Amino acid sequence: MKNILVIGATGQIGSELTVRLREIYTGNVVCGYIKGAEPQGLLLEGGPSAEVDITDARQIAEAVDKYKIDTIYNLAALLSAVAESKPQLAWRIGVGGLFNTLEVAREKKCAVFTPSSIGSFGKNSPHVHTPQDTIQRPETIYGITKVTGEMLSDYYYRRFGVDTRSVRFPGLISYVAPPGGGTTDYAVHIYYSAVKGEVFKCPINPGTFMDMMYMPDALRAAIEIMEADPSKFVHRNSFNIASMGFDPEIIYSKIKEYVPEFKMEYDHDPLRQAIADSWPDSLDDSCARAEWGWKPEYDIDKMTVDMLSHLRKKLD
Ligand code: AKB
Repeated sequence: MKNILVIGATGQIGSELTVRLREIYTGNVVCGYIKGAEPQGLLLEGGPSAEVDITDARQIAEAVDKYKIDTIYNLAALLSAVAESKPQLAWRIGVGGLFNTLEVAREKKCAVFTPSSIGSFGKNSPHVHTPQDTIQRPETIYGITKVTGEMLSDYYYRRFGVDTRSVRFPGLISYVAPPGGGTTDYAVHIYYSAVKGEVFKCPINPGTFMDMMYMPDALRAAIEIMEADPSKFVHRNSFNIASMGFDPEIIYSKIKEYVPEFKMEYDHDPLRQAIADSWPDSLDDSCARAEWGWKPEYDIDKMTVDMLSHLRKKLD
């Protein structure tokens, strides 16, 4: 049994992870939300909820005490493109919020999962099969908060013994909650356009490869790493994980196999393109495989079949 607090539970990852955690664990799985992003439907009905703004350490501590929390999933973040228009807020949430979470975890002895991202790498990281341990000098505020978060989480483990763990998520693709303000969002929106019969305007240039992952694999990674036996860990914050990589042309052709009439045009977004150009084409995830048994289940074919069938039902 675990008692879990999910901070940012109504966001892109949280709205699915919270439901999945409640299916697995018999203890409290608390949906932590902020004003203006209140839980609804399954999230609201499936278990307890608490207002937890990550920038307010007192709210985190109160929820941890009230629900006897032993594990915190910290999913609060502004995604890469939107963070560029609000760098101060991105830092307050990504670094200040993580610091609050780690302090509460230190005092109240909680384990903490905080996702990092492919955005933690930069122009001078090796782009193909980016190694687990390599240069990380991102130029986006999102990436800077993610690298800082990785180091801060490792510090709390080494210095205070807080059980911090993390994975570097690729772009996440799902039919449930739409992403907002990311660089990899096009890989979700393209499926919606295909099912709605719209021409897709792609903001990312052909030939721009990025790592991507289907949400069920991402949820499994977040759960499995927190369940893993840490005796084999050489790393903690944060593990490269990977399942597939593609550029807009590859995903477009894949979708056209199932929706032959689908059309895509390019509508260049300079901000997103510059960010995408600085990110890896593909990650080397051999450390995650060796240290806690990471293995993806979805490739681009299996994901496309599943996405299209769920979206057809959802948008019907
Ligand atoms: C984004 O595009 O900002 C995110 C990410 C890869 O971290 N999806």
